[in-house]
Amino acid sequence: MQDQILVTRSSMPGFEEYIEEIRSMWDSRWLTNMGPKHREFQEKLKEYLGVENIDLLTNGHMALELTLQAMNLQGEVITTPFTFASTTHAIVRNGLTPVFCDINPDDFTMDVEKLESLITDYTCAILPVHVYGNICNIEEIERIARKYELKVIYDAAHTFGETYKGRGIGSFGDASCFSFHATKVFNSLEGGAVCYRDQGFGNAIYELKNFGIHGPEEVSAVGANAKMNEFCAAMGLCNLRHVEEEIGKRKKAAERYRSHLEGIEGLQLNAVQKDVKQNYAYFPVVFEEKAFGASREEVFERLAENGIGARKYFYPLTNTFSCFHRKYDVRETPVALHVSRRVLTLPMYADLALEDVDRICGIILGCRK
Ligand code: T4K
Repeated sequence: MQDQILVTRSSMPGFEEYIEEIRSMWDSRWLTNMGPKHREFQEKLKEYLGVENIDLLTNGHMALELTLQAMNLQGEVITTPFTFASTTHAIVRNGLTPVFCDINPDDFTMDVEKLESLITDYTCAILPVHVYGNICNIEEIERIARKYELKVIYDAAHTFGETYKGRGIGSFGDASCFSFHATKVFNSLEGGAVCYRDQGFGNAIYELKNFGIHGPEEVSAVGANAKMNEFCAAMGLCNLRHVEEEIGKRKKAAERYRSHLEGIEGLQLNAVQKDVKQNYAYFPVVFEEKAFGASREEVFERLAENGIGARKYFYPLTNTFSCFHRKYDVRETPVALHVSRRVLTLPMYADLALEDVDRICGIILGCRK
């Protein structure tokens, strides 16, 4: 049991394991720019994720941003506002216009029933989010994308290690972008990757993450610096050895939460999706105040008073951010608005003690008036 429990806690390998992994760098002095750890990590990830093509980047955000740039897109990108700032920012920072599709109330992913009506002559891509590790309606998204010849880029930041119908989740769409941030199911300190279909795209990403350098004497694109360094790759290599075990521990914590909270009136737990191998990235709960007897804010405050840092992922919606100066109309995404005002993600990480889950649930249920 811990005094203070935060929403998550980074998974780390044993200290000696990491030291052993980085030891060779003291001889080679090769610290970044696609070195041996980078190459090894990339190969091991390809195998683990079940994808044909992958490239490593500094973080999940740069994976999204450079993916959009590499596709040379112009116009509108259909996405959802129930996500982390990164998804929408990647679109806007590429000079593209986000068009917000609502989410469905069951798993909080893009509502495909509303998707087609948002397509215009300017639409160039769809950027859905597998939010909380919940898989979007892939079949329908890909059918619509094919019909209108649109690119599909999945924000797969939350879906490390998941499969859908036995296929690695990164193998869907034109590209899928993962985050290996410290707060994720799997981390390389900071890090990210893009899995992709087309080799030409792969060449473009590889150059864009290195300033757009094409050869010793040619710079053919205005790229960024988004190369994963060797220390991050080494952490990734270590954490990858333990990730299945870590996911197994998360599963136990999720089951313990469910044993307390499932079936309680006014609480909506995360959907358990068919054909999906889950990674238990987050444990979101939607609080319907009247039915439950306490609001999300009351539960949040009570947990905080007890040293428990639940988070309001994802509130506020990205289409309400002040940086967008009221450019978008939040009334167009009413389900997302409803959920974002009521959701709380509870602490979830591999080392979370089951007794702590019991205590957290006790506090939550004790909030009812
Ligand atoms: N797309 C989606 C859908 C995403 O959710 C994200 C990132 C991205 C794209 C972009 O991927 P990256 O560029 O980040 O790779 C956190 C993360 O920074 C962010 O990666 C994540 N989504 C987002 C949902 O959560 P904050 O601002 O809430 O993090 P912070 O610093 O408050 O940390 C949360 C908790 O994690 C802390 O209370 C304790 C724990 N923690 C934190 C850090 C930094 C650790 O245990 N170790 C640590 O090193 O954004």
